[in-house]
Amino acid sequence: MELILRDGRLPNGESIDIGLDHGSICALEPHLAASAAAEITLGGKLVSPPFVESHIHLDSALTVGQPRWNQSGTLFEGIEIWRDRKQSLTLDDVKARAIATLKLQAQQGVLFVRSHADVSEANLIALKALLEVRDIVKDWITVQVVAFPQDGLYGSPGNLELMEEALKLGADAVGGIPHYEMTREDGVESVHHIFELAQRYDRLIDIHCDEIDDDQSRFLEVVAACAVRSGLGSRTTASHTTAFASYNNAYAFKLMGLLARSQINFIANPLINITLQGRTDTYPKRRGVTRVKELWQQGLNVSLGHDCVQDPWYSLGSGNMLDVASMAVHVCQMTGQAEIAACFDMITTNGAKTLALGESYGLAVGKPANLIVLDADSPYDAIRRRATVTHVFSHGKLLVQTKPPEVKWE
Ligand code: 17E
Ligand code: FE2
Repeated sequence: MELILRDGRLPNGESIDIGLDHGSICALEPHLAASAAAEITLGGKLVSPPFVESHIHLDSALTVGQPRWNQSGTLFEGIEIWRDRKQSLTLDDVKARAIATLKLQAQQGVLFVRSHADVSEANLIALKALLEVRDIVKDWITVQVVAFPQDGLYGSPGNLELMEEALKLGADAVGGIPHYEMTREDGVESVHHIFELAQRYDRLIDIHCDEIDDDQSRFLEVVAACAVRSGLGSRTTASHTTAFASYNNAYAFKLMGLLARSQINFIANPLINITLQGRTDTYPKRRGVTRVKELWQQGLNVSLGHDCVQDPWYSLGSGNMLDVASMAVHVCQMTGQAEIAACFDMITTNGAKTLALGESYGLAVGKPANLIVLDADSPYDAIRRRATVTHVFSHGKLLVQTKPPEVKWE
């Protein structure tokens, strides 16, 4: 054994010793009798599988203020600003910002990332850059790329061809934005087309779906129906779905039955949707985050994403998944003990399920040794204090170490 981590604590509270060898977890027991070349004593600290960032736009990350700041704070002004900024994208520009963002994430315990790449521009620079990045970083962080038609699949002639080209180039998932298409009919048609493409190219699906406060934006039911009919439920994700928070309860109740049948995944991005949505409201002002608690209670798979790090939609963003989980606890009112624990699952195991990582994710003997240690004794403690991730192990190797802040009273 190359390394033993002693006296850690799993998210479920169990004490654990973990043996690492040749990039894999080779032992996992409360008290390991064996010894190893190197040992680290964790003193009861939380050991978790890595954080999963299931939804981020790496192509626009770190562009805030370019060429201007979002004054209205709306999704639509963000799209306009990005349309201007993306005219000057180069491969090097996108790659540098994406890798800087991935490093920010990895040093805070994120080792699995799903990024959207805008495929609305004829040169497909954003997509090509992120596919290159996926390869450049693969030894220390796993990146999935979604071909995302930011301006709509039917927004301009040629967009459909660009989407197909993106899939041929190797995008992992087909994206969409039905609520932004010119008409409701186009939105419905786009969802059908996305499922056809996913089947034809054997890819995952992750659709920006109903990211608007309009209670009549009802593309989620189309996604769920397509998932039922195609059998692609577990390979399908509906991101944002903020309108679900504005639907009347009678419709929401009916929809929930269909969602349960479809077994699709959900991603909420509470940091940004609490700021983007509700902008046309006076008071009472809507929160604009999807029904996370109710989806979770229904047993559906919900994960959480950052969505943005300093871009036209959100000038903040830290790369810290505990910020995301903390915001979900607040906005979704998931303050019960089991609910806070569920929010930790939403940035770890649930995210892994959304990304369809399968057996390669998790803490068990024989799995790749990807794990993090936190300066906390439980998921609750970690979220409450946004605890420092002190150790990040990727494929059995220590990738980053961070010391928690030291407070000294005089
Ligand atoms: N694009 C979009 O349509 N929605 C978002 N939340 C972001 C980009 C960040
Ligand atoms: Fe997004």
